[in-house]
Amino acid sequence: GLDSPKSCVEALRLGRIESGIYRIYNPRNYQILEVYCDQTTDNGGWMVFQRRTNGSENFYRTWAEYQEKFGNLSNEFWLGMENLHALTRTGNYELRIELEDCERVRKFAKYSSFSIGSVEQRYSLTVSGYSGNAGDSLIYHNGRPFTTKDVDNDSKGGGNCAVIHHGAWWYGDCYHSNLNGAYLNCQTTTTQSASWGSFQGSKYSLKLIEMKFR
Ligand SMILES: [Ca+2]
Repeated sequence: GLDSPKSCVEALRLGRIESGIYRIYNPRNYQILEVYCDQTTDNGGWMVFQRRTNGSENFYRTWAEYQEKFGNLSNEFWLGMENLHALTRTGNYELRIELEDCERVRKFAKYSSFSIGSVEQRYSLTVSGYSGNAGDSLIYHNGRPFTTKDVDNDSKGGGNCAVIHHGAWWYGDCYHSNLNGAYLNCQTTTTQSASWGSFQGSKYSLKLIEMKFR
């Protein structure tokens, strides 16, 4: 494992310019982690950690499930909080989020700084330095801990935002974005949708979502 690239950026530097599944060294446990590298968008080097594309995977999951990888790297998946924390714990990382609606309009939000806290910090989100054309529907979530349907770390007194909005996110009271919400193929009828408030509003279930860092 020690001779494997440590990131998609390093793989790119080694001349591996194709997007796809890569085996990288995981600082979490000194073992190999399979990841999906986007080597083409915005000069490449992006490690994708969340993708929604057709609703095939269940994202309404527990704290323990979000701690680990689930889904299929070729399709829909989540890379897991323990991996994300280990991979963003030291150094500086950018975050990029791709969003597409049902008219195939694609927008993005990019952040110049991104990291995920430890389990003791309840996997809090650190994000800043927005640029892009999707609008900034993530800064509201900066500094907030993660909440799942079974672990309520949100700032809403009367309930659990993950349960109310059918997701798992760094909820406050409750959200400006909800990208792990229900995949409803462009329906606009419910605040349980996988949505980005400043692109199509908080009820619109987006067609494509990808979250990645480098
Ligand atoms: Ca609550």
